[in-house]
Amino acid sequence: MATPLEKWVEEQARLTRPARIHWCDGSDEEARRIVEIGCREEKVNGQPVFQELNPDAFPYSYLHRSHPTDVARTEHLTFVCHPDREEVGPNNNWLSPEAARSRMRVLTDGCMAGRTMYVMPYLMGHPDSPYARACVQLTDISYVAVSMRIMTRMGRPALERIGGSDDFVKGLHSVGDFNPERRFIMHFPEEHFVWSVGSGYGGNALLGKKCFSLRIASWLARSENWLAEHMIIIGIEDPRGRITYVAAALPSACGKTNLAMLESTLPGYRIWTLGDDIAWLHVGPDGRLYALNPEAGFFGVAPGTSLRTNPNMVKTLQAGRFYPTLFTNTGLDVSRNAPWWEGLDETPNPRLDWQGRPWKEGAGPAAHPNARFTVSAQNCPTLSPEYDNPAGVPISAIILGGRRTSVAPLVLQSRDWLEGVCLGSIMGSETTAAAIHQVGQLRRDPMAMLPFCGYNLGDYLGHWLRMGESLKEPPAIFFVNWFRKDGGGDFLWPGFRENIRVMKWIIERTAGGQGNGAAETPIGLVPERSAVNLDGLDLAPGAWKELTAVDRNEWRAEITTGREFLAQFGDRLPTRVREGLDRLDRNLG
Ligand code: SAT
Ligand code: MN
Repeated sequence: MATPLEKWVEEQARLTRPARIHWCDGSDEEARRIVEIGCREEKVNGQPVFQELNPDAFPYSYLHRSHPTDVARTEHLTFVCHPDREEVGPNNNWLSPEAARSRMRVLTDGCMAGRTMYVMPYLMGHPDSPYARACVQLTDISYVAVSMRIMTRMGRPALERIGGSDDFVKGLHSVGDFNPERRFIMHFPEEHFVWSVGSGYGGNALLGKKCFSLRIASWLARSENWLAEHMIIIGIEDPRGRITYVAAALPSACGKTNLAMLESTLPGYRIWTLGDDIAWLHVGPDGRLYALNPEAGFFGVAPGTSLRTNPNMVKTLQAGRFYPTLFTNTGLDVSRNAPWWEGLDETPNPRLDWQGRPWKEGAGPAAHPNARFTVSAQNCPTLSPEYDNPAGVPISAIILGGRRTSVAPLVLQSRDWLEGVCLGSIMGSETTAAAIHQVGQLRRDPMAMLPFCGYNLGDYLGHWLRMGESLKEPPAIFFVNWFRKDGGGDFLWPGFRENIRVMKWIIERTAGGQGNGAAETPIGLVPERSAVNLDGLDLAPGAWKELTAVDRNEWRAEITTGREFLAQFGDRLPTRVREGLDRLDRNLG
């Protein structure tokens, strides 16, 4: 008797008609065989899927050049398909499940002809964790098959968890013909199913990542009383050896990976990495909030990564422990056969751009601004020993943030959970190259979840408020902004490794240091100068004042535009958020 899993795979194969079906075991050996196929047989846009890089510079590493139109998430082609449009909310593109199905059936009919269908059973979360979920993704390209091995726990434990049941998250993926006109990422939350065609790019194609662990998981989390968030998880060790765990949400390409692996410039402080993109947060038996990272690897932005900005990421990329590491759409330093990107801080050598064309000075960036690496967490020298803890780690602070050239202070602490949720609901960030849209536009991105919350964002804010009530003592909520600039357009704060100074203040605030070190503003607390260690920093005169300034007029305007953004959620916006914003507005005078 066929199991529900076998039946489902058969059904998908009848639709997509692959030449062969390969059931993945997630082994090292298998990954090597699939990479070999990507190097020798498969092509994207006329070029091999993988090209081996110099193992002396980057062991086990391969360069992948994507189809030129397939370089970032495509939010306008991403849909949530549910019978009730209101449930999905204006924050998502909507289609009825029937309409989506018929559109996708046409696009996937025979789409795997002549190709291999990879069947990938995987877990999001540790096999011993009660919070882990079993999933199966199908794909027809080596790049995605190998990426999923890096990013998830693939193989036997997932099959064991599924057994003869129908209880697994389903993902059908095909790169189709890479035509953006025939590219869609469809989510069916009621069926725990994601159907994606036409793109091989991370968030569009690695369906365990944003599609399941955020969009579908947010539906599960709402009904099961937990949170699926776009957050890093780190432990901050102080000189006494005490570790405080925090979770931080920042939009894509705003420095999450750098913060997750930060190498401290303050003696005695150290960061332990648990996750760089996604956190699942549950109420523990003691009433505290516990976080775990469902992923097994990092899919990070390459440009700007260097020994100066993120030495631990460079070490991770060069560790050569887990096979393989992938570089996507970086440039290539031909003389060393090594990946190259802007900000690598190495002398430019003759190189090719991200499409493999000769690159010339002044011809624009060699690496695509959203060039990425895909690397196992096992390679990370700062990986926390708690990373595999099936229960997760207790969270003392939640950090929310964005990329703001003005208005938002370096760091601000909300006075309570409600105020934090209210400010989080209108938080803004300037857009980046991580999604296809105009870069540098300010957009409201509540909790950095605008592109990832799978249901009505008004309801989502209500869920946050309920979560606060489920916790014995909700974590303190902070806001950070590393990107404020002065009148001349220069960054006021050095950022990167120096951000440890802000993190130190944050953990001191959570450890009973409530009485001192902070000054009241109408919207929350900012650090006093004396409370932050600025030794050895070369801040411009007046910079600290500007960094911590909360301008009443700017913030009144901020709340006004925030309210305008929230108006689209109508009655779904919790009254308490509406009233909380009114109160903040009144505080501003
Ligand atoms: O492409 S991903 O969604 O995985 C990365 C990101 O944009 O956060
Ligand atoms: Mn992300």
